Amino acid sequence: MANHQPIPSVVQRFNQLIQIYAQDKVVLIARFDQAILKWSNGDTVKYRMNEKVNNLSNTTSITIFPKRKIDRTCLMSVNHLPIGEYYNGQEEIHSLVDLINTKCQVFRSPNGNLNSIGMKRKWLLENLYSPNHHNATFSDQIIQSHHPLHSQTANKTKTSYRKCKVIDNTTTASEFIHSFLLKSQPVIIKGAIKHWPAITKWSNDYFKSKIGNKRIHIKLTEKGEFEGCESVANWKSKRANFKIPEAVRQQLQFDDLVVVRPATAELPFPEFLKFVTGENSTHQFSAYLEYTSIKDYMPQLVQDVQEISFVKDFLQLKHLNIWLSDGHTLGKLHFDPYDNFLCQLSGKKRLTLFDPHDNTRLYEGHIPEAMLEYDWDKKKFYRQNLLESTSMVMSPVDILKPNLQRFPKFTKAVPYVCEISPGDALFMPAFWWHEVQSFPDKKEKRNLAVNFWYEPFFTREFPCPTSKAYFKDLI
Ligand SMILES: O=C(O)CCC(=O)C(=O)O
Repeated sequence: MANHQPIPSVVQRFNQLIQIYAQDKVVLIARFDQAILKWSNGDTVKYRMNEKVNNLSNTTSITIFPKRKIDRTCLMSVNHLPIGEYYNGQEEIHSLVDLINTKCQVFRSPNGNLNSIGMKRKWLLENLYSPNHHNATFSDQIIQSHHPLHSQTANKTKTSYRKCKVIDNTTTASEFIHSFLLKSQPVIIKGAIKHWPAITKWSNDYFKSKIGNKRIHIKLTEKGEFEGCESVANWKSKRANFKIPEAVRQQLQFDDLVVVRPATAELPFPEFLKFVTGENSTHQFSAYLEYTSIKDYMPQLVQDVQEISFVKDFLQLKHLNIWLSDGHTLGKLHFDPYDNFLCQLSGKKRLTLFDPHDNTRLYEGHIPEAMLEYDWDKKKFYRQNLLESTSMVMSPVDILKPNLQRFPKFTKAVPYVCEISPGDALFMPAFWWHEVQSFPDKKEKRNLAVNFWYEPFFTREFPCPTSKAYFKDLI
């Protein structure tokens, strides 16, 4: 904010505002008549004024430069100049403070203290869950000793791993919200969905009777690994027309890697089910009906599931997805910008989680993408097409065989292992990294889950390892 050639009352306002915003580094208060505007680091403020300048007098007006989003500048440099807006500088101090709070996304009262929103925000952000990084890092737990992620059965997880907390349905909504949601801490809710009709109704036969011959969109990979990274040298076509913004291209840390997207196929549901259960073994691929909207593709099934009561009236539901496979899939390490309830119906899932404090240790950033193709006649996968896009949510680190020379910071990352069985739900806050190993139900020969993706309570910019959590509405 800057004010022009001052008259006494504006000088007073000016001095008051300096005091009020003394602790907010994002708010710079300066006077136009005192030489050039400078940021607190001494750099000259470069700006331009809104061309639609109104007729406020220069001696009584103030100029506000609204806050620009700074988080994303670690990838996208903001190269346009801030635009100043004129306001009446003789307003009551309350009104000026409200205006500056809104324009600059700060939370002060006229006495210089944080206002009530600012206090709540500070308290919540200071109390976010954070593991103690001195204990149980990845190197302590995996590299130097046993490696449970390699085990092929769900029950062999060694006890020395950090595990997710477990609660049950006796927990109240208020306890859940205060102890987990507002702290951004994952937790397993044992037996959370055991009362769902889906638990008893959703057999393979029931699916066939309800879904019929409807064609569904599925994903295929060679050996059950979904969306890992590999060398771009494995791919045939080059990236001649890769038209991503220069700012992103310059900051691609790993342009020798690609995120491998699975091949896609459309099949009548019963055909897909035969691949899941092994009734059709003429192809060696792994077929996955993953993050598919139940409402859009199988609306007749929606009534068999229910939102978790803890958050039903608190969070806004964005997506309800089904996940159905043969139970031998591995979803590689990534995060999603949603608060997630992953609800297990058959088979088990073992998730390795890392919290967002590990973003730099997991090398968050843009990674170019490529997509497998499957030739149904030759029964072969092809690595042909590099895509002209980047993934922003995948880690380049393969946590099962990490290249520590290339990714040395990974040794300090702290994994949590969480296992869910039929009837359980895992609350995974937005931006927690997760790698998901599925295991089949022996009888039904499948793994079945649904998940609810909610508008996140805490959000952040990505990919940007240094971006901090904030609240969407309050910023
Ligand atoms: O179950 C899986 O394979 C992946 C689940 C997942 O990534 C999610 O729920 O966000």
